Amino acid sequence: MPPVAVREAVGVASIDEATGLGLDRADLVRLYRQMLLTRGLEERGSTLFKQGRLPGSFYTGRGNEAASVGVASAMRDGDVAAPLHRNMGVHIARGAEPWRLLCQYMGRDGGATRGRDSNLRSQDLERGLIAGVSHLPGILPTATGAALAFRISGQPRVALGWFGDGASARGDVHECMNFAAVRRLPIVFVCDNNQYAYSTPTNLNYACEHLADRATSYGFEGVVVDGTDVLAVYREARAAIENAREGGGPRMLELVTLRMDGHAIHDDASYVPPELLAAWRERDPIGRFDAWLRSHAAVTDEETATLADEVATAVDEATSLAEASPWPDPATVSDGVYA
Ligand SMILES: Cc1ncc(C[n+]2csc(CCOP(=O)(O)OP(=O)(O)O)c2C)c(N)n1
Repeated sequence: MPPVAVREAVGVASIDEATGLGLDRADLVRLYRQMLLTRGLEERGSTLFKQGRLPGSFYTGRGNEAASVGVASAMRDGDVAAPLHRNMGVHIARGAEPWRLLCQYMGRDGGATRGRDSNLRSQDLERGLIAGVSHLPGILPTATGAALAFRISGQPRVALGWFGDGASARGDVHECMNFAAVRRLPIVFVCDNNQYAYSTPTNLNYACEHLADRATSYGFEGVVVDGTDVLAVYREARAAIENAREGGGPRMLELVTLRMDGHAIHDDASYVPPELLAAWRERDPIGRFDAWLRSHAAVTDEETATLADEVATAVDEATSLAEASPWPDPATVSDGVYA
């Protein structure tokens, strides 16, 4: 396949265009609710950490809600995803139970790893979620392997693997992209370019204009998408996923956002210029979609207030359930552990 040019994806202009993407009004409201729930859970997690009720650390994907929810909503049952520490929205959009996600962060028995790991390293194969690992992007070869398995067994399934702008410089990313291109694997590479890798800005991270430029040099298409625009993300993710399912091989999505919190809760991100943060605050993904829904889908103040109440209740319930979940029994500490 000849390489094609990187193109900038622009927003979805009308409700008709959204309907053409297979999203009816209820679907649009669902996307909005999932973004609200993602943010609500992350805000609660940060508060619980500060109150000493959540051990370890806490990472948020603030600013990434549209990117995560938009991609995961374009997946179909049977597809698999290997999301990372900023992708709570992927778990939410795939139907993860909020209280279990909090349990995972809190080291409780109700979490996916039953207290053996933390963060979003939650395996949930029923929902097609492969647990991430700490060394980034060490899980990308696993997602690529899943795509190879789908290819060999002739199953019409697609794998998605995430990596950040920082992780994009690692060898695993290049090896996976090259292998997937050569074998035309059904995989979508999702790069969350949030402009900082811990404190390293993009100009110290890569020298090409777009990270998606790299896809063309491997022999497949790269698309740069505004990661704060949930419908543009959904449209490009859906196109990439269905292209892969139909045998068109891999595609890379570069979702451009700004990491709106520190690397994790201990980090005040004072190295990020305040004017940059202020500019991206104006492009808040939830605020943008709220405005779009009001002007294109006649969503009212009452509806958004009801949704906000529902989400607040869901977050409260998740917190209560997580705090009621027992600590793991120390006698089981080696159960399910490989070595
Ligand atoms: C192989 C490896 N090196 C270093 C780290 C330490 N580390 C954790 S997150 C991070 C920054 C990652 O930046 P990026 O890939 O852009 O993702 P982001 O955290 O910005 O979403 C680093 C250096 C790690 N987890 N794995």
